[in-house]
Amino acid sequence: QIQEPQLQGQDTGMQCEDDRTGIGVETLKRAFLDNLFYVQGKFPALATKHDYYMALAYTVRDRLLQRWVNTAAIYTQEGSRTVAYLSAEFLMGPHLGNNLINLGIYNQVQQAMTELKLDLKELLAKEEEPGLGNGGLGRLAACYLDSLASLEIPTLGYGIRYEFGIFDQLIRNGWQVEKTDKWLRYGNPWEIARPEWAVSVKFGGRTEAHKNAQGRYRVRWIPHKVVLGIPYDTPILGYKVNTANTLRLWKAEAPESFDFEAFNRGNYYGAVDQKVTSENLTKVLYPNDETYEGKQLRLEQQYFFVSCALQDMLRIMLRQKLPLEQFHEKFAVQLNDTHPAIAVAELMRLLLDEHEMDWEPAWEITQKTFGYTNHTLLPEALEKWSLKLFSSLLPRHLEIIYEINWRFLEQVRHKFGTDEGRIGRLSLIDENDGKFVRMAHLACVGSHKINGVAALHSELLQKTTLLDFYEFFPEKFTNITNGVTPRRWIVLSNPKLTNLITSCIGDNWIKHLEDVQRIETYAEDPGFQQEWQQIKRENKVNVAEILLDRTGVKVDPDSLFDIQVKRIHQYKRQHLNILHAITLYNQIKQNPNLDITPRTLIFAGKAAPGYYIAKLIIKLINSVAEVVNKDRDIGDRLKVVFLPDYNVKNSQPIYPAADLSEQISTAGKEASGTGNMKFAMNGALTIGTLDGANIEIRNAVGAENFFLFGLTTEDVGALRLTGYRPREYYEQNPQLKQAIDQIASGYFSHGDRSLFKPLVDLLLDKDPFMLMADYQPYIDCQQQVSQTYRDRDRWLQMSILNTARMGKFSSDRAIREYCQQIWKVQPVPVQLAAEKTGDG
Ligand code: B1H
Repeated sequence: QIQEPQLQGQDTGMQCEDDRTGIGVETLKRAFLDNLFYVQGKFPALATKHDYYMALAYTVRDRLLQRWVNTAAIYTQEGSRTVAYLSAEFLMGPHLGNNLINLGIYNQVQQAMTELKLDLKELLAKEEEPGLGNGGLGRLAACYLDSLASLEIPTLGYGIRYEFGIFDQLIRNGWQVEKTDKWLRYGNPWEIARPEWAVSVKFGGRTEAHKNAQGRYRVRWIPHKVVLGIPYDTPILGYKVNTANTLRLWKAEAPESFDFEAFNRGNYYGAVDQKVTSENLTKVLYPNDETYEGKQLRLEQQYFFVSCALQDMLRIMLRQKLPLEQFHEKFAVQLNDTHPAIAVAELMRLLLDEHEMDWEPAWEITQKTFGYTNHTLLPEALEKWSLKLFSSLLPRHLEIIYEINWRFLEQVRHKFGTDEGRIGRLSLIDENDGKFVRMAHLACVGSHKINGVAALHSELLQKTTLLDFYEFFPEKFTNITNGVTPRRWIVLSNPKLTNLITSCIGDNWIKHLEDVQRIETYAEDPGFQQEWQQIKRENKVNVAEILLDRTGVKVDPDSLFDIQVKRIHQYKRQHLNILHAITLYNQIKQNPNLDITPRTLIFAGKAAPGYYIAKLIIKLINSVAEVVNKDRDIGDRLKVVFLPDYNVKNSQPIYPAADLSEQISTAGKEASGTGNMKFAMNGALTIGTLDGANIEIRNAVGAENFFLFGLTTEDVGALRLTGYRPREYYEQNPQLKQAIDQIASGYFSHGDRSLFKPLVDLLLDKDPFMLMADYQPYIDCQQQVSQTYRDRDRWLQMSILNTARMGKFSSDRAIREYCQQIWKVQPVPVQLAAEKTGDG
């Protein structure tokens, strides 16, 4: 019998300043130098900045591990109900700074580094961020993990350990160039591999019937290939709690390094080939945000991580000696969009084929287990897999999906009679134009709750995309408006604002963002306003330095910082923003003495490598920037800058430096948006349409503190129906005509008239996102913005009220709603062993 190891420090009484857990400045310095020597193998004299970063990362990791191990022990002991968040993307951002905040040791560590003549900021900058996501959807998953841990909810995040995350973006001659993201190049101090919990995942082949020991027919799947899934765990520490949950990401490996038979036949390359093919599975993140590509490798990735996750949950149940009938009581599994929706069929397969359960109980467990979050209404993002591909890769799952569909459509007939139109619309199989498996339908049928991510989005889901499902089971539908974590997006990103708020109202707001309300009483206080303005200015100076460093463009920190940072998409309308830039430029050119509010327009964001128009929009922004920025008539009154390689790390200084946040999507297209929340929390005012969470933000901060313009979702629908003629707006509006004509004539492209022709033609002939209709209202609204900015006191008051009233948009609120409405989970507080025994 092996004895359980004693938790360190339990009976020594010395854990407080233990070199691996202590948080005093002296202890931190000692531990840091120790790690530099024993982990990095360096003396300070030879150490690089990166060595110092690694030494600090390990010093912090030691302090996490104690909490992580304790958390796991308590969850295991208590068999706690656990959230499993399944997501193809987790856009975590750098870990070090966030862990310092959540451990509550930022200041001590800063002091320790200073005493060692090092600059904490420089070390933080050395971290290569894990860019395992495209944009909002992946970043939402990361914010939710932070809130789940902070609220002490037992959670496992399950996803894919892509060897290459989202590409790095370079700008060459104004065009986007993609570079592979080698984030693992120098090692990853935040993860621990757990090869002992590897699982096998099958692909392809065929199925056959066989009789089991009880003489009953079961199905057996004889695969064509098997891939190993190796879990890599990263601790996710909550804010000032002992809870450290786990993000478990799976890497694909070949079951054996060699096919020995092939090797013995002298086919060395053939033998290595299998290994290479297997490992391709988790090589690279698909860089499409909201456009679906029917690629086999993508379906393989989805099935791979889902199967790994569900097998892992079954292993945990076995270890905790829980019967499989209690699967849905042990785990609440959330599907982050349809990317993991194959989980519905996979759980059925595991219960039916591998654990010999009958259909009815297995189906009941499955439906009670899953919840499904929809993140988009864009038709091009809805996943459907051709039957040909699906059956060749997942033959057993297709059989199960047919059975689910058959039983479901029987119920539909029972409720609505034989309405073949309705049945065709509800079917899990699309037979309109070729045959496809509809993943959103599988997710709806296999889940007990379906939610959208903002009030408008959930309403539109029920009225349009999922209308037939809503009519069939209305009780499944709900809304949970997105939120973002104030720890990363205020405390870490904007330390000066954090100190000011805390000096006025204490620090409770960091855990309960509704409390930030209390700064409202200072909204008109001249002293407070003065400090508020000073902080915004310092944050703008910081960004001005970054812009100068990365783009060579010098901007005036006293100008209005007007910022649009997000993925480049037609529906997000970066090109509408550029039409405004051109309009301002023309106004100044026509009237060189024009007294306008000086502005700096800042753009950043990546375009999917295959999205031609999005890449052309980047080129247009840079082309306009080139002309505007070097025009001496313009001077400091207008600057346009494109900041390359937008990612979590680069975004952190941006939100605190914004005066104006651009949230200008065509109404009805942006499901929620989350950047809109990060800006407003940091005191930016929003110019925006009635879309996604903008509507709720405007309701919260007050209509008088929000710059609204543009068509509503209803207007958009009505205009389409009556026949939208974009060219008429162009012909009837001289300012608009001038701007478009300049783009077309080569004014911004050294006379090249062909360069932007595809974009111009699209806008004048089709304009699918109605820029022409929204142009003048947008320009007028921007004029309002400029006017208001000149009234310093009014602007400051509006800015303060924005921050004060953003409490609702904390991801803590969102997660509380998920816990109550969907997951039915309770917090499980974690005490450190030392605290429990009372000698800490
Ligand atoms: C969102 C996606 C998305 N919605 C497919 N859908 C992807 C779809 O790789 N793919 O195949 C990747 C991403 N992402 C975003 O989710 C919405 O556009 C935002 O409005 C929303 O705020 C965010 C989080 O809910």
